[in-house]
Amino acid sequence: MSTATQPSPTAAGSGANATEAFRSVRHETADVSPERVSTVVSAVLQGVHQAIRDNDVTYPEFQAAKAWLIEVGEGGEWPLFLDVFVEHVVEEVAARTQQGTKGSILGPYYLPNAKRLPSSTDLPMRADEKGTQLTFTGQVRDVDGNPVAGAELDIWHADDKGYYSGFAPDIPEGNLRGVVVTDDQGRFEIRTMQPAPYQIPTDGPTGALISAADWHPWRPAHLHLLVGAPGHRTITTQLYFEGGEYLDSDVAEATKPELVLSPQEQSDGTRKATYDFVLERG
Ligand code: MBD
Ligand code: FE
Repeated sequence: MSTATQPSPTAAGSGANATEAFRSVRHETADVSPERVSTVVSAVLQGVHQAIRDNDVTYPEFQAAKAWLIEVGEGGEWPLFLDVFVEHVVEEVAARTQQGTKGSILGPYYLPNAKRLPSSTDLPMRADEKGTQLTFTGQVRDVDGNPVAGAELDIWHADDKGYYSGFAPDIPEGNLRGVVVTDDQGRFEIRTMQPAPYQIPTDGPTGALISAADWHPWRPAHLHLLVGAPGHRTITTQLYFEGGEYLDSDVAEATKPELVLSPQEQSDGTRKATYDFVLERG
């Protein structure tokens, strides 16, 4: 491998980029009443207070926590930390009132305005993109089983080393990202490269916490998707790979059994996976 000459993505680089990316997306934000702020923030603080009592947390530990929190902010790692350790529970609550394909977390590496692509397409990739070719096909339907023509699959994923374009040096802008539009039968066929598992950057504060706690920093290999169409609720989800490493120990706890692809090995060494999405009206 020629990694010696290639700068590795640093936590500082990807963390700061994730903060910038978060600010660039018009996320729906809540207009929160004082009662709601008081209720939820009190509950969060009570949880912290109780953890301190239950574990006899000391002054040195309190100051270490304060120093670490400052570093998370300075390193721009709040999107990374929150999406890895908290978002899955927000998604769990949202899922209580959702029909159709199961959702999963958005994560910190979504970028808006990816290239629009036809229903049968290659994802943008480097001429020498490494990895195993993956053809990902399927259909988008509504809850009554009708195909949804012109649905948009906004797809993004890591490369064969687990790095995302926009969050690592030397990967072209828009690499392995695209908005694929389904055909008149709601179908799509996306040719891409199988992603590798993702490792939380070990050189930043989130990585430092993970190693201080002796946890592992890995997410199983995954595809990210936003699937939507006019008149339908947009689904935020991820798809995983049967037999993949870390499927049962995702550091972000974002896997679901319904979201695991079963890729079939083809005679030419490429892999083929199929998944159908179901959108509820809304
Ligand atoms: C990822 O690639 C990811 O999907 C999540 C949720 C958190 C960190 C990195
Ligand atoms: Fe991811």
